[in-house]
Amino acid sequence: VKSLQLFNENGEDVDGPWFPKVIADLDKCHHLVTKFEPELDADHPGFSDKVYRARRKKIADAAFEYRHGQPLPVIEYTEEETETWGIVYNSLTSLYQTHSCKEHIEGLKLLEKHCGYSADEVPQLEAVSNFLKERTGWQLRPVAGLVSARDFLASLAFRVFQCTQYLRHGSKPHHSPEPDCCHELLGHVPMLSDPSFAQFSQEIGLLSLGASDEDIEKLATCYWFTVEFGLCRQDNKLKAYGAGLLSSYGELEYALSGKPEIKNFEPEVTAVEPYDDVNYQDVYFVSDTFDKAKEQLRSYASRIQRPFEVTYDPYTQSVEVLDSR
Ligand code: NLE
Ligand code: FE2
Repeated sequence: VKSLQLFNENGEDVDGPWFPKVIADLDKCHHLVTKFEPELDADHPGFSDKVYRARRKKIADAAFEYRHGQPLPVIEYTEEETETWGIVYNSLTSLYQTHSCKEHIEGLKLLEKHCGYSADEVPQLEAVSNFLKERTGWQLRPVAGLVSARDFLASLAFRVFQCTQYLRHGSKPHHSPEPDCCHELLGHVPMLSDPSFAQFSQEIGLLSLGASDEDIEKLATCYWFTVEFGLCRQDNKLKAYGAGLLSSYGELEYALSGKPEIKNFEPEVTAVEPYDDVNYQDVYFVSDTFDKAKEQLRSYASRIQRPFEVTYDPYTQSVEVLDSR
């Protein structure tokens, strides 16, 4: 195995898609998918709300200007935003005991204890990021909206989670088609404070680096039906571990109501299942246990073909690329 020069000095790909090599390269990994923006989508609840749109733009600009190593932007949330957060927080926490997996419940408990999570205040990313760093070595960086699958997955390789900082529109607290800070802070962050899930998430990121567009699409679909909308069994009951469910009161309740179709998670099949990114899902995938879901996705991702191997060096926060041809 020898070191491989995949890119020229300007970082241009000479042999397959570019990917970040050092953590600061994530400054180039924030391409957005502008699907549900209040500016563009007439169905967005903030479409005709000028104040909301201006607020979103301000928070988005801070994220665009952010560079690796800077302190995370501090957002002074308005009274209205704090109220929306409180509604989301209280409604969701009333469901978690019966609806969410143990790892999530445990993570949220830690965040309430060590990070000041409560219904009264939107947590600041900086404090949450510092908590995660100590707990599992993860850190957060701000992002302006929904990131492309390739960029999002790539950041996971460095134990970096790209987080939005704006709030969903107050008129629709119980479901949002796009990520917002309720989704990140209540759905993803508690899971990332679980050491085993933290490890697993980074592995998926590493396996995505330099993959073909087609493989990224399949991996992102599997990610969607597991990390975002996955169900598992614990103590013989169906529980949610997907962050998209754990941040939506409406969909969390719906997913476990017995109404939607539930299929066994089989990565090959799930990878090509069409999904709904606007409304509730038509189908959810369940694994026998949470550990099994991780194992299935991990082994699926490891079958992605690449002419090289990637290892992560935590001391330099960089990846080493080795030719395996
Ligand atoms: N539907 C989720 C929520 O309401 O929080 C967001 C999903 C983002 C992929
Ligand atoms: Fe998400």
